[in-house]
Amino acid sequence: MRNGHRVFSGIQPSGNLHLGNYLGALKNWVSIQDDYENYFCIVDLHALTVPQDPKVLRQKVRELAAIYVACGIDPEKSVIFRQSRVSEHTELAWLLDCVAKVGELSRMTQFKDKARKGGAEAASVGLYVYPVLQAADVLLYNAHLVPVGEDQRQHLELMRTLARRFNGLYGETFVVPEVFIPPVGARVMALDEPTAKMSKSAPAPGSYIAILDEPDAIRRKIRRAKTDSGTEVVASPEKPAIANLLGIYAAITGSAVEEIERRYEGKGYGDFKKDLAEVVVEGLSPIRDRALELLDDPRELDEILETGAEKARAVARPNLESAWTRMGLS
Ligand code: ATP
Ligand code: LTN
Repeated sequence: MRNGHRVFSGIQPSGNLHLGNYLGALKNWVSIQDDYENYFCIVDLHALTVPQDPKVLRQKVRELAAIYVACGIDPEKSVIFRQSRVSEHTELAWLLDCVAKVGELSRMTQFKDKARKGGAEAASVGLYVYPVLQAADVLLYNAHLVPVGEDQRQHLELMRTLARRFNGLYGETFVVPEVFIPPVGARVMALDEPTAKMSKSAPAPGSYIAILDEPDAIRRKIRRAKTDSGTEVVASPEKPAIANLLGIYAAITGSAVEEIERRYEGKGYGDFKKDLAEVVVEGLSPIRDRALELLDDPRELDEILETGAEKARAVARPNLESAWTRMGLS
């Protein structure tokens, strides 16, 4: 049943979509799809904040659209579209750039982390204003709810600050959105380094399980995943690697971590990893198969994106125009 409220979320078409993106974001989008009016965006402009190969980017947009649909996002129920095709996103972003402060953007940890990698002076200005474009994405639709993984908490807090500040300066214009972070699966860690988050831009393929990985690749990666000293399958702070694997198991199956721990009492890491691999293969295989099928007919995907952009524009345009009016631009 729809409650008249809107959901907005997005993923960048960069790198390979992984289990963290699925458990932290996509799976939850699907689970709330029937309760809201949904806008699921392929945020291609955000991907440009770090260098992209144009040919690869073009392909990744289709791949992401295929994965959205294969995961269960129904284009009849949810609007699926590309950010760059709805120019109101960048137009509102400029208005919000003039409301955001250098101090608050400088405190964004994602900017600091990504900028550090290539040298802060060399980071693109786009990377710096990335969270403002993200705020524009959501505020443009007056979305109430934003389902994301844990790493987006700070960006969502800034988004709420910008909405409140704009409303305070120019009068009630934007809905102040709520963040929705799932209780499990919100922060899946890298398989080779359980203190770092599983990431699309990670150079080592062994660190992440891609949604499009073949079943044998998934089994191999889980077999080689780092474990902790000891043998007991328990999620404790001293066992970050096993805790991460237990979290993955719990998020996919919907079982509680304690229940899984009980099931593996007296057994070792080997048994647990073998079963986990099958749980992950079972969860991802149907998605992979469906995505590959959809990629065989890119015209259908292009059509979904085109229709989605039209629907998105119909909501975005009047909301942008209200912001113009409030600011004295019309
Ligand atoms: P990159 O590491 O290249 O910045 P990413 O893997 O973080 O990319 P995004 O497109 O930035 O991918 O994120 C898409 C969605 O997936 C967001 O909602 C984000 O919070 C979620 N997400 C990303 N990584 C994880 C993770 N390791 N665990 C849980 N959720 C995640
Ligand atoms: N920055 C987000 C992707 C993103 C997003 C959004 C998420 C761009 N615009 C709007 C939610 C709502 C990320 O996950 N890295």
